[in-house]
Amino acid sequence: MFIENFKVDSPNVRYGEEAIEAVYHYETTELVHENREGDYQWVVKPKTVGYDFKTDTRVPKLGVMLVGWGGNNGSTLTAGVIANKEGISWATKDKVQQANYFGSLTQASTIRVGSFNGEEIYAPFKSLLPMVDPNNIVFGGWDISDMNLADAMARAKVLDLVLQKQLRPYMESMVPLPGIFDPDFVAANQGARANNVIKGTKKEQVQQIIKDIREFKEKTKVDKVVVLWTANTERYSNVVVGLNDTVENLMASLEKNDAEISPSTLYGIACVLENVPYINGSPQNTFVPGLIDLAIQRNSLIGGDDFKSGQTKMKSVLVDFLVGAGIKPTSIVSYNHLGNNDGMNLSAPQTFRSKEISKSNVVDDMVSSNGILYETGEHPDHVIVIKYVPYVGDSKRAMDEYTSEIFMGGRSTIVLHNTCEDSLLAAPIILDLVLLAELSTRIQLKAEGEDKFHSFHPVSAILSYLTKAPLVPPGTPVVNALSKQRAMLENILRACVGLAPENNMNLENK
Ligand code: NAI
Ligand code: DG6
Repeated sequence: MFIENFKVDSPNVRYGEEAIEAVYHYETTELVHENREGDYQWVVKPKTVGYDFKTDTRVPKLGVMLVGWGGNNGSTLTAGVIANKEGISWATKDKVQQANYFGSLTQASTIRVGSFNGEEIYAPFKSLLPMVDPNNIVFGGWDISDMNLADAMARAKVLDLVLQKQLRPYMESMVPLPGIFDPDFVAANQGARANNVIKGTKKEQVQQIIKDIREFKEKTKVDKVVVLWTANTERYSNVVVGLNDTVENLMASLEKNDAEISPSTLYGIACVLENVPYINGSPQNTFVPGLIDLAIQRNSLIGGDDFKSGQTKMKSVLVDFLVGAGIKPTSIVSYNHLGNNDGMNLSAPQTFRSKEISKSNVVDDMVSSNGILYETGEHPDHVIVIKYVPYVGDSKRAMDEYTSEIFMGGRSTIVLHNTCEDSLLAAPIILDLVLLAELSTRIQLKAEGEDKFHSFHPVSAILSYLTKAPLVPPGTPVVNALSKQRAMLENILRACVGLAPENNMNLENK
């Protein structure tokens, strides 16, 4: 059964005028390694840590500034939100289609809240805590192409023409601000669309981005802004001692106009200095150590990297299932071909390499979780191929072959083929990233022994579900398995309203 919303009734939870306060008992374990002879060297001690959570329930008017606003993802997301807000429907060859938010975890998925008369009861994910309604987001942003969003939507060739016609009046007046462009970081084939660029030194470019954010805030009267990079994939920038390894060195390199600071890092510096959350939806190493440290110093949220939309999402489910079932994946080969501008940009070796890295590392945690199947340091062969095929446009083809060793030396090969518009997968993920980033800035917590509430670590690991290469606080584990990432996010939000983690034990029925 489905219910729209619910309220928690517990002595541990208080719904106030401006905040929900919850007392929470975190059940965890402490491991002790004992250097002794005998059966066991490891001792596991269950422990409970008390936490207080405080969530500000005043939902702000949110502005979202996209870097790469006029791209396929940017224009598709903007169009989709307008279509939802305006309640637009359109005739397709199959039916009259209503605008929806399918593919968004926050808007279109549910959580189990309990059972009632023997029936499982589910509520919308978004009913866990007060979140921004996507229909109320004000969009803006930058693009190195000055095309207005209506024309950009047509250029993207993602949405049905009948729908585009209805959306055009809303989008014609939306024109991206000039962006920071550096041809050295993207494929040479991108130069042709760069007619809307910020001039000046890198420091002046950062200052311009800060000015843009302030002016956008002022003009739209939004309370908060989140900035998200959905621009071209860049090549990796070199991480070099003295260049970008510390805050001081990064800022000194900015003063010196050092060529190796990428545009995506420059937007990041501007956002962190302005204390505006900044999320990277592409695979490159935007978050060089100096920028991560700057974000930590200024307690400004950063998140990334690379939207986990289709093939990789499936991989982080399938490999988790195989390894979790005691089956040993030994070879994973992933082909894609696509024909949009992203595909064209990825046809250069340096930008492809960024994508190859983020697509390749996604099974590491699952492989290292099973020392029965894999020796230390052993990995499946894992190959990523991406080809640019203009004819298929945004409709990406993804083909995967998983070969595994099964019982008694047997082999099992699974082959998948997915055809899907890439931007229709990415747009709802962008939405979730900005909504959850905004929500997480309203949550404060305090562990027992701490005297003051504080926010989550500025390197936002709770966004992991949405990214291929989750950025996590230095020294903390990366989790790629999709079900674990979802459970982490859901259970943290449940904790904020004093609910126990979803443990699927269903003891009441046993
Ligand atoms: P796109 O090429 O259509 O859009 C990128 C936009 O960014 C273009 O309009 C371009 O003019 C603009 N741009 C490039 N450099 C810029 C800069 N420095 N400042 C401002 N604007 C700039 O690409 P699409 O399909 O929208 O994808 C965007 C990014 O998202 C790519 O890096 C892609 O790899 C990444 N991504 C996409 C996924 C998907 O499913 N669509 C999934 C994972 C990542
Ligand atoms: C081809 O790989 C283009 C890429 O931008 C991907 O479409 C994107 O990274 C999505 O990848 P995945 O593996 O999450 O479907």
